[in-house]
Amino acid sequence: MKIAMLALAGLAAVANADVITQWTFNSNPADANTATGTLTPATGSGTAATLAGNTQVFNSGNTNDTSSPGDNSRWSVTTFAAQGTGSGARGVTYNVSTAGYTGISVNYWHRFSNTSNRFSQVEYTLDGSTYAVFTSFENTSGGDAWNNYNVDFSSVAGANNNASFGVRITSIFGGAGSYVASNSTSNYATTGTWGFDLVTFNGTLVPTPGSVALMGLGGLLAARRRR
Ligand SMILES: [Ca+2]
Ligand SMILES: [Ca+2]
Repeated sequence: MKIAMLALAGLAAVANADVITQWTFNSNPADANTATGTLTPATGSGTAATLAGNTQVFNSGNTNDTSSPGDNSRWSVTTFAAQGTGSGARGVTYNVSTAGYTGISVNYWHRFSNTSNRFSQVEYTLDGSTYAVFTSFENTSGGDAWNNYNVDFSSVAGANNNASFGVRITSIFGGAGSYVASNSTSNYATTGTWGFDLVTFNGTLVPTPGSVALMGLGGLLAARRRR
């Protein structure tokens, strides 16, 4: 009985969500300049890129990123499509292998400048090239505002254990068939910026048969030591 409980405790510990990959966009090594940063993840591996036509810079980051005081950057993406054109064609992609993980979710901070489009769409890919729409958001926090979004892909079986998994965040028309500025008193502009920080892919590491056997053995040994 005791041994079984110890083994279960080991399994429960493994069932907690783990960070697969996280981007902080902060320079590595730190250089005390928030206008410089990196698209190389701070944790894990993956690729971040803009869609065709967008341009990018680095600016000061979200205050929830405390990993690099004095050098906290965000990734700022601009040069969006002209009003009335190209809905869904501009934005960013994040590709992360979920090999070995289930229960995939993506959490990120998204900053909207005054003139940036308030409507974003989250899409995913299971093969690295074709994308399916998953959800969309309207930023109602105004301009120069950060929103935290958590997108739970646990209902998408194909997102699990997939070396070709990826997410795309695109700028889409609102209900009236046009982009709408984040600040209600501003006009949409192609020079508006979307900023990103602490882009984090989470998942649950699937124990391999070998590690389960080892945990069982560990529980057994712990139980024996306590006798
Ligand atoms: Ca820097
Ligand atoms: Ca940062």
